Amino acid sequence: HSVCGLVAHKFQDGHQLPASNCGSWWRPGQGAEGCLHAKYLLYDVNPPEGFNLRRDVYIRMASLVKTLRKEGDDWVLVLPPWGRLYHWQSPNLHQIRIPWGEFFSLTSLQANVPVIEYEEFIAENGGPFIDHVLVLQNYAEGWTDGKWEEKVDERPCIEKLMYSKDKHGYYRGWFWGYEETRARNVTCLSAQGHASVIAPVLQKNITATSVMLDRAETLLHDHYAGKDYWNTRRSMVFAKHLRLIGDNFRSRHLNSTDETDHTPYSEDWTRMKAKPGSAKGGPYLGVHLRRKDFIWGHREDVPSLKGAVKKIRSLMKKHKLDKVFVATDADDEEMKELKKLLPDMVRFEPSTEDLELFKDGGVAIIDQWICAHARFFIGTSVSTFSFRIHEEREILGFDPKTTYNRFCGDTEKECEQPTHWKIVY
Ligand SMILES: Nc1nc2c(ncn2[C@@H]2O[C@H](COP(=O)(O)OP(=O)(O)O)[C@@H](O)[C@H]2O)c(=O)[nH]1
Ligand SMILES: *[C@@H]1O[C@H](CO)[C@@H](O)[C@H](O)[C@H]1NC(C)=O
Ligand SMILES: *[C@@H]1O[C@H](CO)[C@@H](O)[C@H](O)[C@H]1NC(C)=O
Ligand SMILES: *[C@@H]1O[C@H](CO)[C@@H](O)[C@H](O)[C@H]1NC(C)=O
Ligand SMILES: [Mg+2]
Repeated sequence: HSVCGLVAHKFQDGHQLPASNCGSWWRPGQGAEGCLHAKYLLYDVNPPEGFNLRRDVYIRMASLVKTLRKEGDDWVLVLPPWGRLYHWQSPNLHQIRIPWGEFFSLTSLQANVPVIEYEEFIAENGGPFIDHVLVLQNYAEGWTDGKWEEKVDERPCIEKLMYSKDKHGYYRGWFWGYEETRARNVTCLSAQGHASVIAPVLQKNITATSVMLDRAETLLHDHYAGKDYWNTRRSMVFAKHLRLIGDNFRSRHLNSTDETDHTPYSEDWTRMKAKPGSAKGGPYLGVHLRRKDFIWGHREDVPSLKGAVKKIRSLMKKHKLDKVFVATDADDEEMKELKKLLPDMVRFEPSTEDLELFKDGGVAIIDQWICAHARFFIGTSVSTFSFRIHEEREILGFDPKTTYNRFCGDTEKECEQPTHWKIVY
């Protein structure tokens, strides 16, 4: 644990947590071991949501913390441990209570907004107690007069509460698999609007030191694809060990290196500013083929495997690429069919030991990293997994024509292609 006070934290906004002199963060009575943040913002997301939408919700929460800090209080964002995700189905793997540091570079995140891991929060806070959980929800009556307005109100809970009182009067709930975590109070809040609409409530109505927003996806982006959005997105640098595995795979199986591909990467995201079009990418087609729940509903914007392979072959020919890297969540049966249709495809298939080490989340990141370095990329309609690859390629400096492409359904008529979101530096 790095309880603040033992380790100096320096944040990009100039604010620094000193190593020994705790200044205003230190509260008497909390022990001499360290200084403390004044206010902790915790959050969680609707359980069925996957990894890549959760990454999007992080951006909204980081923006909220930036707003809260403008008023002067030393708010810090507590990173919700990863786990129990529906798509993480590898057997015999214990995939809960995974800290963010296993997937992302914490120092990179911290250069954008102050963040700490949940276990650091427990240490700083002196125990697994959260003062107040606000369960976010919409308004029971919907939008009145069909008119959109931003608002927040304390309201009775609409859905059955996912928290229950124990015999000591504390609230128990999922809390990322930390069974000993308890909340002192749980109330519901109807909210409609951008993440920062609830800033005044957190600043004025709630006096608690630690506040958790559950169902945080209820709040919208403060300014989608604006400068703050991109700063936060750029700070979400993948953990170095995962990038190294991806780079190794690129060089061994795809003849792809940063030098030959013109994709130099800086460990410090604040120094990354690649010129659009400067990246060339490795000599392979990158494919993200989303299956499972995307085909069960027989959506018309998702192709059959045959249709996808036909498109892959035509793209390889058009761009004179003789290799194709495929990232997919296809089940065993579909995988067999795909291998028959596209025997020469390259895939990242981790050994049992590697899977144990990286877990399903790490393997997905490696897939994304390899797709992000392809000369040409094609993804799946409205998949946030594909969207995160678009952003990564934008950061690396690819020509948008090589990035914002998606498969069309076999019988889809108007196959609208993904939107190009340009980085604001
Ligand atoms: N390794 C790997 N996992 C994938 C791939 N596509 C989907 N998945 C898994 O399925 C999940 C999809 O959920 P999500 O991240 O919400 O993206 P979305 O549902 O496509 O918008 C991912 O987080 C991965 O766990 C893939 O190409 N490679
Ligand atoms: C916050 O406090 C103000 C002023 O006391 C009150 O009008 C408002 O309804 C409160 N909002 C919430 C969400 O509790
Ligand atoms: C819980 O929070 C609500 C809303 O802020 C407040 O009215 C109530 O008094 C709190 N309950 C306890 C036990 O602190
Ligand atoms: C790998 O790429 C380099 C140029 O980037 C090329 O000269 C070389 O022939 C390629 N090797 C193979 C095996 O394709
Ligand atoms: Mg999803």
